[in-house]
Amino acid sequence: MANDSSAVLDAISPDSIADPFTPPADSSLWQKNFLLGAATASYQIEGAVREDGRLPSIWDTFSATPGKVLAGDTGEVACDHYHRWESDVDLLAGLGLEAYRLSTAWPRVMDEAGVPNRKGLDFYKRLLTRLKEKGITTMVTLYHWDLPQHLEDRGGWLNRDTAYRFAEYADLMSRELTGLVDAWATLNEPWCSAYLGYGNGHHAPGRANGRYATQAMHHLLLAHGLAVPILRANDPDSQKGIVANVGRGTANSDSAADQRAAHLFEVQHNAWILDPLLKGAYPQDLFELWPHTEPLVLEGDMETIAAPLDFLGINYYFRTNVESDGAHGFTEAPPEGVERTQMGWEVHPDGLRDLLIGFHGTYANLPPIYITENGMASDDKVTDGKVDDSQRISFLKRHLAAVDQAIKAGVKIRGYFLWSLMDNFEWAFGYERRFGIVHVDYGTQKRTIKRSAELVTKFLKERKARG
Ligand code: IFM
Repeated sequence: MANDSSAVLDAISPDSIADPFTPPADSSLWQKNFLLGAATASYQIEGAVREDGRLPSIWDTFSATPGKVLAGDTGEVACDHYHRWESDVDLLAGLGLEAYRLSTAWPRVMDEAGVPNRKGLDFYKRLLTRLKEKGITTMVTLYHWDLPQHLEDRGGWLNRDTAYRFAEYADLMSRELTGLVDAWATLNEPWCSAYLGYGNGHHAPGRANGRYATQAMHHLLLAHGLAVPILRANDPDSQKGIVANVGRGTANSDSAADQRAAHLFEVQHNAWILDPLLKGAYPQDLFELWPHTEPLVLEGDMETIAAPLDFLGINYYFRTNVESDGAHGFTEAPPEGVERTQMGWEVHPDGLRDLLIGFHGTYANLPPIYITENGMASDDKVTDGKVDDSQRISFLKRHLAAVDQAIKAGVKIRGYFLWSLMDNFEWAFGYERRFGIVHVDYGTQKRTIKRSAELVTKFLKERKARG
């Protein structure tokens, strides 16, 4: 590696580098119980897709389909984390990160008949045991989009049975990994699984029908609700939650039509998931936006879905400015001259603050929040062994300031996970978009610590020194 990760903490002295990152003295981030960590996901980093009995996932199939992923990239090798996990854990620990959010790959740990795959389970046991030995708090997401292909062949998330198969998978994992996981997240971003996977087909499995999206969402949320009591019974000392990506929608004008458009945008992105989880009902406005798409809901489903949560994970990246489409919906009205990332996403930290404060006001039973993902992609290059990702440093500082503002406004926020620990397979955008605080050279698998990571490390070191 360009930097000796185990020596990173020692090598970065508080005075050695000019610091555009460290939060102001009155920031809540200085409180030691505010966790600062990084996140990844199985398909995006592991590779080894055919090793040790792993079965194909929908992302193997989708990425092997011409035209679905930029440059024809696949997760076949990714960051080769399946083989490099030990040095990757050293890297994480060397950076002084306090928490790590990872996901387990369902097709790695069970076969079609539900028989456990010992080799796959052992991989996660070794990984989580090492993380515990290093004193790192662990959050495990059970489903970060890599559905076993054999389940998709039976209808995937359109088939209610997939929710029951997920409950079996949650049962296996929480029996096998009990004591190694501090927090379980059932699903990552059901909005993406349902809408991008079944609504517009931009993600695996690539199906495109509005009615499919709402039914897939219902089965995803049902899977979550079925899993929560199982996780509680098998691993009582851990926290249980779910991770939602949320979107800030702002109105292009003060007109009632544009205000309504912004409201509908947030219904479609946020209330579609949060209302069933926290109010036990789908928002009726959703079906005004998408007429005739009500999912089939069986008696008792909504109570199952609304199982009490210990935490809610929030992933936030950008805001969307919208206006009325002249009918019942909204259309994007992208502002000119605003800062954007390599994804083209607008940098808008206030959106995160406003959403957090809004959820706090809307949901009386809002559980404590972790920001489970926040970060940005940039076209980072290694020059003389260094990566100067100055836009990311500024992005992180501003978003952490937004989190601090929300905390000061009364929102209970317990921690923040950077997306991502390292550059990785960015789904339909393949390897072109780099979200990591560690650079990955995909030709050599060399990891290079970016300047953003150095500054996060420096802050954590200072915070630790203050005691
Ligand atoms: O890379 C993804 C991640 O898998 C889920 N949340 C958004 C990230 C950036 O697009």
